[in-house]
Amino acid sequence: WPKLLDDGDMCVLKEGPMYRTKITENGKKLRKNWASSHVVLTELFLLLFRDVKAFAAMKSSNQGIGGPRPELCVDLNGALIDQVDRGDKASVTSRKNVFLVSTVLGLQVLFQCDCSQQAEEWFNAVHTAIHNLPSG
Ligand code: I3S
Repeated sequence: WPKLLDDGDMCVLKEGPMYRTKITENGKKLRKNWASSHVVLTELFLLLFRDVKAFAAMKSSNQGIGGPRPELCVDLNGALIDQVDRGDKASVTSRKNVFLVSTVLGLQVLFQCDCSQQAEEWFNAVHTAIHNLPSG
């Protein structure tokens, strides 16, 4: 496994809870399954953990392979981020405050916050991280 965090968490840019669902994996459409995750933004990845405890377990673990890992690791290099408008028939969701992250390998994940300000902060943070990467 690659090292996901520097020592001392220096590269955690933002973290907190969000609702999320995969909608496409390897380019294939999936059935939505909204759930809450503890989301951790680093320079390279959006790491999704079951909850904040699972993230703490990974940070405090000295184990490599077999140790606690994120449930999902979204590669931001070359990824796209889009705001999602709800309501119209073509929309991928009826939820508000949603954005979509699409990776080069055909993974698409919707993220949603109850609070519009939080959604905007997350959108901006992920957008900036993507654009700071070589393919961004
Ligand atoms: O695109 P869909 O199928 O309307 O998405 C909804 C479904 O995933 C639904 O689950 P079921 O397929 O078990 O009915 C979820 O409960 C809804 O939240 C999904 O719609 P939203 O608009 O929340 O993304």
